[in-house]
Amino acid sequence: MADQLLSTVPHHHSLPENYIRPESQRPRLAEVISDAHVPAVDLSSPDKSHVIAQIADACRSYGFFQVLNHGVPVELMVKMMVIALEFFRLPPEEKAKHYSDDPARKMRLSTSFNIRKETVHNWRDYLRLHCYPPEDYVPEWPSNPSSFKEVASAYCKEVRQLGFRLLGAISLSLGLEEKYMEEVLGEQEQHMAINYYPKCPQPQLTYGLPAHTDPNALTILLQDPDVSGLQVLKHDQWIAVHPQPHAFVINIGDQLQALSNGRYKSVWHRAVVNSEKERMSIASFLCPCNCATISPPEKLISEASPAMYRSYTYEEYYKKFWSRNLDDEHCLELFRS
Ligand SMILES: O=C(O)CCC(=O)C(=O)O
Repeated sequence: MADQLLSTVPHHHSLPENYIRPESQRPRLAEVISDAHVPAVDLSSPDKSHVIAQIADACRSYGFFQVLNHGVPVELMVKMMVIALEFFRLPPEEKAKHYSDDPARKMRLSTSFNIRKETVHNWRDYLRLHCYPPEDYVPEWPSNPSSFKEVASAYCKEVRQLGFRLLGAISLSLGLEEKYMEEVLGEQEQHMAINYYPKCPQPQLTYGLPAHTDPNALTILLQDPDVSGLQVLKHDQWIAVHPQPHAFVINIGDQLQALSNGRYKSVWHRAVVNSEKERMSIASFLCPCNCATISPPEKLISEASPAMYRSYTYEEYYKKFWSRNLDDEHCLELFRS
């Protein structure tokens, strides 16, 4: 029910019981590394081979990197954040029109992660949209704020182009043809999650989103420029990925880990909340076509490096992913050859 949305309540004075994680699952915020150097790649650099080498290095060691001078107009990024926040500030009755807790819906405003299934909730509301092809989905998107459809569809188009450019760079960085990933992944779907994390009275007891990997191919995340919250796991330690002005955070999804035969990592990441400021993030997911067959490229298989995963379709993977809990073991483990 729409009254479960956190964003309809102006101030939360205490954390409800059903958001409190058991002691052993809490975020232990004091142990997070706050000053690590998360790789940042300037895509406008004229030294293309250096850019490819930086991407290779980041995908191998972190599975995450930030991109700067990426070609998506800064003004559009700002507008997207503004309309996203305006959406969450709409009156409850307006938001209730879009509310659903059915994960199969192609456009829905919801809360936590999967409210029907989970026992402990997460301190997040989100608007989830299917975005491609736009003519199939944009007509159903919210028309309040009035510029929502126009801004969000322009944003999705630019982000998609950036995604394809990165898939090209990632293919080259693995020694494959530039179009390799794009061709294997087929006519890709594109989904967007607009995440709203309100101020939380007891952030040490809960999550915005608990640790998970992304089941898709590539994720392009626009972070709130003023508030940190994203953390990635490296060598068993959580590292804060602080927002950098005008940057996107890129992360390798499970399918690129499989298609790189395990050379690149789809790493665990999570969003934590805080008591001082609300936070927004906008995740764009490039998702393989359901019929795409995912199997490691011949070129990346050798005696020393045999195929790590069996061949499967994305449809099979996606079903498996959603039949489990978000923070279960890495779903790719179930597809080992
Ligand atoms: O809010 C964030 O920084 C992370 C969001 C995320 O991981 C997701 O939407 O899957």
